[in-house]
Amino acid sequence: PAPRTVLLTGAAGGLGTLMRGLLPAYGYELRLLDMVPIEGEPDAITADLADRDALREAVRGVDAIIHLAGISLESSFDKILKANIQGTYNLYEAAREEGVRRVVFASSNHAVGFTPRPQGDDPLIPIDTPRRPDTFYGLSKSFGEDLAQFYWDKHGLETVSVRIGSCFPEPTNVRMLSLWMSPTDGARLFHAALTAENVGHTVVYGSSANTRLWWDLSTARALGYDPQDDSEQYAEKLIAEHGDLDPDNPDHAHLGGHFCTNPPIWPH
Ligand code: NAI
Ligand code: 15L
Repeated sequence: PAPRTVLLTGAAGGLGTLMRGLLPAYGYELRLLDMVPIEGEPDAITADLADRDALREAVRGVDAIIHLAGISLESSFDKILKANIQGTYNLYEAAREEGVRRVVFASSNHAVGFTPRPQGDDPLIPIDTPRRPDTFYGLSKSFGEDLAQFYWDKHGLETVSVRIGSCFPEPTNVRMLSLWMSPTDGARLFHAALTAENVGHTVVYGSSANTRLWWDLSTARALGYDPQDDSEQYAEKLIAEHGDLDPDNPDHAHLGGHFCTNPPIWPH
């Protein structure tokens, strides 16, 4: 049966807020969790991923988990270790102990961020390209993918790891023309990841069907994902504002963009 009750971690964040708005239309009952309270959501669970007892209670009885909570940009190794590495482990342990069958893990393009971006006629980046994290942040996503594989092989807990490109209401720079995932396509992809059968541990790239795509969406499509959006409608305006990607600019050389050179730092 398709999962109905889904724990959404990181529900106060940007992507969590978008998904809180979009996923109920697919029939999900969402249980929300974040370390900060969520305005207008008195039933949301306020808990840190460090709190194992709270996680165990939060996952009890859910059919699946969408795991978005964590530090979403570069930070110190110690902070990343606590929130993203230890925190994701804590969540998987709680899921295993409570018999949750599936996790959808918000991985990131930054797990493979040092992969050169395709130029000209270069082929799309395949899903089995070697991981090349571009930050401690990307390294934590690489760990999360390995953790997911381990929990599948060892404990039969399924995961779809979604290497999200850039999921925001609109693309805001030229790199995002290649990586953008519209929020409505994001909801389509999470729905596919929750409902496809026998996923084991499946890794997919998460973006819309962009004209300037850099990566291969075939493993996402194999789950039933059928993206409907294309960033191309924003191309003229963004290129006029920022100029096109420059082959001589190191910020434009890799999939991870400026995370490879001068990463933005998480504020808290
Ligand atoms: P965000 O920073 O807006 O939201 C993350 C949420 O996690 C925040 O509400 C924060 O309070 C919560 N959080 C952080 N540490 C926590 C902890 N220890 N315990 C409980 N909650 C904690 O990030 P955004 O953009 O919403 O991203 C969500 C997830 O998707 C993140 O894991 C991020 O790495 C991943 N992702 C997002 C992309 C995007 O384009 N938005 C791209 C690639 C990956
Ligand atoms: C990410 O992994 C970040 O969480 C998000 O804030 C964006 O920076 C995105 O990657 C990106 O590469 O655009």
